[in-house]
Amino acid sequence: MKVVKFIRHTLVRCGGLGGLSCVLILLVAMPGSFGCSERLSALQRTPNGGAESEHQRLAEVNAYPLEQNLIINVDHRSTVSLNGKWQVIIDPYENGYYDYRYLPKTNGYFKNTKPRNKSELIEYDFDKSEVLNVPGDWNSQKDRLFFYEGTVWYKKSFDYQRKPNTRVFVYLGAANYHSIVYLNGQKLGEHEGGFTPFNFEITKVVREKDNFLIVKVDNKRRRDAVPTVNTDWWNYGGLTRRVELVEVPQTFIRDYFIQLKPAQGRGLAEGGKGSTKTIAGWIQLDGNQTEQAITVEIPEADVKQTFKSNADGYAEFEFDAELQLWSPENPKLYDVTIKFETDSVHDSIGFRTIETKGSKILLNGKPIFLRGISIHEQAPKSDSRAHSQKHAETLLGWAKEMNCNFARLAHYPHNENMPRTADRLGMLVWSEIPVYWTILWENEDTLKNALNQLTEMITRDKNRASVILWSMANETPVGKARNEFLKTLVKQAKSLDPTRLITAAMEKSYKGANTPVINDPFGQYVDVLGCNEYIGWYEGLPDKCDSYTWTTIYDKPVIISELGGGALYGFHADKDTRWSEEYQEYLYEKQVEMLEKIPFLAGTSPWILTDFMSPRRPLPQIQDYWNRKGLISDKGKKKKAFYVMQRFYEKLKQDEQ
Ligand code: GCB
Repeated sequence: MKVVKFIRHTLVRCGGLGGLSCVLILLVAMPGSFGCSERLSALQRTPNGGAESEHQRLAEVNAYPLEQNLIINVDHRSTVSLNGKWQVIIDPYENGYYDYRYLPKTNGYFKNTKPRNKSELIEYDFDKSEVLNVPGDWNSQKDRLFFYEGTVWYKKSFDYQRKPNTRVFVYLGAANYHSIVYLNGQKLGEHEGGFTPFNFEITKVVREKDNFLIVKVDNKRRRDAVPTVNTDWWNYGGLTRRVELVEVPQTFIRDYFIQLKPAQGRGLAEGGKGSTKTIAGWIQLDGNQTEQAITVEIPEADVKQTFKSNADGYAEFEFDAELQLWSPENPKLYDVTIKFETDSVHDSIGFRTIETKGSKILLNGKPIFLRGISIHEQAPKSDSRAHSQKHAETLLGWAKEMNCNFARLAHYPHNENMPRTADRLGMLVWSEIPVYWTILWENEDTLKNALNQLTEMITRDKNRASVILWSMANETPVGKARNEFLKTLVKQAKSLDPTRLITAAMEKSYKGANTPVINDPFGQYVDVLGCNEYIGWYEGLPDKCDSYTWTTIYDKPVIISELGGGALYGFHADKDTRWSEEYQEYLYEKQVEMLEKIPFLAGTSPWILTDFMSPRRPLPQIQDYWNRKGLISDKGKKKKAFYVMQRFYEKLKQDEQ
């Protein structure tokens, strides 16, 4: 825990997660022991830096501020929902933001100005504008927003009675893609990235009557963004997840990490064996009364331990406990309470270890085959983005029905209901950031953005037992700049969370015509290799699977993280007819025969659980803007191939027992 300890301590000294920059700077600068501010000012003196070494480059990249002060576990806090109907103005020209010289306005729509007399010219009025539901994407709510990519202004009015000695934050579960948040005409902050939460304190701005919260949400695709302009999913825009006010005491428990203790000194490419008895972690308070006696209680395991936080509100702990370990067969969650004099927070936490040994993944010390399925955040039986508890239960329920013990949540962090439901159902999870296809690898702002999304994902979900894999990227083209970019992400992920395994979905090469080889050079930096392959769909016909002998240059577990092909539910023909259920069924049968012959295979997550919307899929009467590779249709109907996977996984399950 030494390095982790150092990182946490540094984080606190340098201002919470915003201080990650300092952490990485200090890590690379060690053993020289200069403080954050000295190092930062050194960087400021060399603005473009010349980035000679990797270390120097890393330091410079991380001189950008990262996510600050994210409150975790808002589910178990006192909240006031701002969900429901919001008034909106659709603003494709961003007229509410820029003037006619394309300069930001001081009196934009965020001021919610009303004419003061009958002569005054004001060309917008939220109160007479149309409404959209929050949470919810805008595309599925209004026909004319179906393909829309641009700015929509959202407004919610509310009264608020602040309780004595409390602080208030506005918390947004996600807004796709870029958002600027204003309360009562005052800017609170901005956020980039469509799939992770963020919050701003409003204690001093909120008033008793007639607050107006305005969010400018812009989902224009940008070449330098994460993801970039080209993906294969619908660019759902808007306030796609919950919006809440979070009420906390003056000093409160903002963040904590409670997991089984990882092995000492895990390197970049070692799956680390952890303890099954020692719980280790940290707690971060936020506020002025930072030195507190903080108690961690797990009544069912007879744990009651008290620790002192330091002047930075940071406490680290380690203690032994007799625990039933969490697993898919026994998804045991403990009620954990963290409290001190003025604040208390509950969580349901499972404890398990995850490690690798050669080509095996070990859960709680025992080899496990990941019987998985990939899932997009497409709401079941709907053309909208999923966000609710019910959506999570349906999607993961279908995966269970297929005999899965594992879900790859592609291609971005899903809403928090997914990992929480996975915790309860006993579903292992792969969680990833949208570093997808052709990111601008040499753009430092792009890297900063990816680091921030990674940080927010890990910050939110690091206490979920279900999550075993953090994935850095999907099908990114091999190259030096890409490798450097992804290595920086790996370092960040490992420094934030030394308890989980790192992966990425990569592609294969060929040694000979029928000999695929897993040899992406980035493979050396991950614990588990993900490999996407479409033999029988993009690559030949299904029979092609018969001739393949898979090889790898790494002694590491491999997950075939995608495989599959499209079928329109209800379209029946022979197995050679594309888009028929029979073609897809046959493809899966051939794939399964091939998979059974891969000696180093540790799991599979076929593409994909349900049909999902994508602008890349226009074929009339078949696709109609749906990617049809789902094993379940857009109406919730199971295709024939679903049962091929169900049978395969049933067999693997039996073999395991
Ligand atoms: C892939 C991508 C995935 C696509 C899929 C497809 O390799 O990773 O995002 O949706 O192929 O259907 O082509």
